[in-house]
Amino acid sequence: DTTITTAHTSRLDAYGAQPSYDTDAFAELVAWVERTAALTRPDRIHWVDGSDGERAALLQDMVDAGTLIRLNEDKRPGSYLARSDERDVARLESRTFIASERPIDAGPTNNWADPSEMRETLAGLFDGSMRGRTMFVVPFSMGKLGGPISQLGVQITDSPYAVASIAIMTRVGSAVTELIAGGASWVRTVHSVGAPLEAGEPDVPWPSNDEKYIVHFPDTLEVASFGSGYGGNAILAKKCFALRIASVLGRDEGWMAEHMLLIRVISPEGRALHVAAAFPSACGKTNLAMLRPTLPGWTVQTIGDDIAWIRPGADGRLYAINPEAGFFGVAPGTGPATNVTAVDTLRRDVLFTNVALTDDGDVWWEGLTDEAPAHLIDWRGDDWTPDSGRPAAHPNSRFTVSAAQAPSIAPDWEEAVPLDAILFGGRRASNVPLVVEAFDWNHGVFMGSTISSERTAAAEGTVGELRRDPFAMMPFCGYNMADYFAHWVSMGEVTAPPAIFQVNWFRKGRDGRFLWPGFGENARVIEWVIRRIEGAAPAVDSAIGRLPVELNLAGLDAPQPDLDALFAVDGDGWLAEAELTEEFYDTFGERIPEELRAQLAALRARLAAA
Ligand code: GTP
Ligand code: SPV
Ligand code: MN
Repeated sequence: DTTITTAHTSRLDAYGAQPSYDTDAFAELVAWVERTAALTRPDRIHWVDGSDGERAALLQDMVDAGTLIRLNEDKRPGSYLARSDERDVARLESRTFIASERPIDAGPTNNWADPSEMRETLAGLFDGSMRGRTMFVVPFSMGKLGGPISQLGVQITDSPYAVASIAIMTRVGSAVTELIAGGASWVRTVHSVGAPLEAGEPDVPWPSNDEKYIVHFPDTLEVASFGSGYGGNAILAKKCFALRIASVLGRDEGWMAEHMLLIRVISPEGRALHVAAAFPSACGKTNLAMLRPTLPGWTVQTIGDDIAWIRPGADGRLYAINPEAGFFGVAPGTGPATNVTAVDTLRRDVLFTNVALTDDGDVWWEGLTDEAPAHLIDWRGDDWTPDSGRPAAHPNSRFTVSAAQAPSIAPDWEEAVPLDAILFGGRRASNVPLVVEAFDWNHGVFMGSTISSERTAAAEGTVGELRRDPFAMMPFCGYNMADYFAHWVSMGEVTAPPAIFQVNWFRKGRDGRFLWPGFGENARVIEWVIRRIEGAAPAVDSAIGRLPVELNLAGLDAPQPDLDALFAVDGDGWLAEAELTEEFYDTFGERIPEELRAQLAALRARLAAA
């Protein structure tokens, strides 16, 4: 029996009636919702229709519940601040599982779980987990509604914060339900914060559970997430669906789901080229996606900042879309000098999480202004002054905002674009030059497979520690990464694959400072990339790839960057890297594609000859 009792009233009550369609496909959706409700036992069910009135009611309910603080309407109209539980501030890779039938399909880089055992564990956790709460049914589309590359899903969740976030990050509501009722395929995702309320028990602003699970069932295209309300753990359309599940769909159907930003670069001659770039979490995707070039005549338009879905087109090129509809961006470090486009994007209608609150009801984070305000309420809700000796905003504090709001957004950002270049990058204090071009596709795939990067605050772990993050997909590949490398090799069989480059904005000098000014000045690297594709810039072959003969530094403020240090190729350092790459490949055994073993051997031979 799935009768729902309405325990309390909310402003949402005027919305969210169950839609009705007379199709088997819709009956299947309703049956799944009812089964989930029978297990989790919410007080009420709300079907998200995506209307403005619904959104306003949802936000007001969260303000009443203490989950959101409404910001000063004159300074930051339509904007809110959420403070999470301090144990729930980032993705949890150690609690993320791939429950494939066979362990080998998860591979050595994922936590594998036996699907039937995991289903039993989850059934225990979800049993009654939504008691006292509202269960939301959120139909969403990744990619524009009905688009040729788009995919549909439904997230069931008991977190109104997740609902508000999904409504910004994807396209939600009745139009999606209608497509599902019409027979379109969709992915099932279930999320609970795992904090049932007994009758009369007061709620907390950020309910969560110490026990956390983020589980993917690639064989049945399902996701279940328990215990966390934060980011990639709770907005299941994002990392769980659009990367982990979608990467499996891509493997099976001949396309790719990648952790990449997507931009259009327009040269002074008015030519438009498209560049995708894979950098690990908190390594500069949003910043490059919103690049405001310091070079006169160049323009960058934003298409996406975190995820790209890529498919071969009939003309033998690779075409990409941004499947998302919003940005879930890192706040710290975002300021007028680094990313003025983001600052302009955030003027209104933003959901902030774990940033600091100013005395006049606005937000602040490290890097927003050079000088911190004299007094703030920090991300934990405590008084803060500049001499407090701790950050006011959490290092992984974030903004959630609609993509359409970015002044740099491409007018046709929801359409697929042909890729001219792919960049791979990471945070590397040493060894990796500012930019290096791959000799060909397979050499580029080899580069992608060898990416290491220093850990950031975007997930749990020690910040700064170097770790492998091939293709920036280590935490997001839903299957065996050796098979994923092979899939990349095979995608290069199109007639006109994009050129591949490795970049590194984060190389440091002996004094421990970044050698490259970064941000808007990265346009100088982009210029070289574009000129290479046009055949207009010379390069010199090195053991690790093609290096610029010249980089345009015109108009760069003093001090001039040390180009020798930025482009130095240390043979011993690279031989040591090759050693570590072999060890890494060996963790996959025989599954590493022979093309990549051959690339490793060729790199060693070039290093020995240099
Ligand atoms: P996720 O949303 O976690 O996937 O992160 P992201 O890859 O989009 O990273 P983002 O652009 O938000 O940048 C993360 C941090 O790196 C911010 O603090 C930025 O200020 C900093 N950053 C970005 N680009 C550069 C750069 O060119 N140079 C330097 N030094 N720092 C940068
Ligand atoms: C990342 O960590 O790569 C993010 C943030 O983009 S989250 O959505 O939490 O994964
Ligand atoms: Mn990301």
